Amino acid sequence: MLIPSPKWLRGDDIAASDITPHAVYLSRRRWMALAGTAAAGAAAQWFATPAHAQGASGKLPKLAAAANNAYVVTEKRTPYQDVTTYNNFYEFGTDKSDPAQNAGTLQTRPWQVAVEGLVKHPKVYDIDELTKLASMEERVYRMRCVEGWSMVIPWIGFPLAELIKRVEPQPGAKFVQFITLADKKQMPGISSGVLQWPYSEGLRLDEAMHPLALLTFGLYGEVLPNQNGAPVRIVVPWKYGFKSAKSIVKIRFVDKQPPTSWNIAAPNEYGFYSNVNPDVDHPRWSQATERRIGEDKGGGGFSALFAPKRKTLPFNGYGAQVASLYQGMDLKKNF
Ligand SMILES: Nc1nc2c(c(=O)[nH]1)N[C@H]1C(S)=C(S)[C@@H](COP(=O)(O)O)O[C@H]1N2
Ligand SMILES: [Mo]
Repeated sequence: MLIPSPKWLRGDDIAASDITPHAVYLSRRRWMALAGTAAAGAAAQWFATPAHAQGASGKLPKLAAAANNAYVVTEKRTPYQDVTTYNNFYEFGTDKSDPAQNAGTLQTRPWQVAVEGLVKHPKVYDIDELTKLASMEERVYRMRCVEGWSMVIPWIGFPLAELIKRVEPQPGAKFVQFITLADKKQMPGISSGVLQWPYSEGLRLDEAMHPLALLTFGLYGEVLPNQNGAPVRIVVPWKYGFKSAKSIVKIRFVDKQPPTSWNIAAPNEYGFYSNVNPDVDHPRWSQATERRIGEDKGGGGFSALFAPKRKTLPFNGYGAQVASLYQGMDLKKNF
């Protein structure tokens, strides 16, 4: 994100995202089901269907969720193939194709999330308990990366507010900090020092309580692929993607604005608020437009270069819901 890598600009990752064999996505169970029912015809049909049209991998556990139609963007969904092969997860490398290639080493069980700091009921949640805390919803959100590309993704999770209500913030709690896993043994990118680890992000308490802020466990009907932040991440759709911390291990309630990895790396480029704002340019590029990944015939890196530009919306299109959180604030100063 600091400097688009020359490789990314050349589009070298086209190969990586487009030639993944379809068979890799075919789970044994799915294969057996196909073989048992419509047999060879259906199986052949399935193989002939491009992976991005299949909607999900079929190889990850399913995650049941009821669609919450109040939070469904009707724009075309970004193909699963792009959502899961064009990623930013610097713990696994800085190229867009690195997380999909390297995140297989991430161990998502056992996994705990410590909820701590200024709360009445601090607690270390086991991931399987956390998953059952509230009912799962499917919500289709826009995701806008500060680099100038965007996606439309059907996430599965429940409002972060559900967790916050249960642990009861103390009156002094003003901010929530998200700290993610940093394990050299599982994450080859940690030794690079490109960011300060562990990855840290934060929200003001009222932002964290907003019904749009989603504690996220899955996408496209299945649990999160490792490269998308398994087993649990945050999704804050009105802010640039880097606010949506992946593979969270700590949620800490604090009285002061917490340090955030991108702000530490480049304070003049990445502020604490990071609301999607077409009127505030990044110091090195405009934020007025974006390219929607998957809107051309290619995948991943190819789309990023050749997808048509569309206008970026204030708050990523969620202004009606969230603008009131920032009343009276100068969003050019608080970028
Ligand atoms: N732990 C961690 N979380 C992270 C990042 C990261 O490098 N490490 N990258 C962020 C950025 S810049 C973006 S755009 C989104 C990308 O999420 P996606 O790959 O699921 O689309 O994850 C965010 N969360
Ligand atoms: Mo990003």
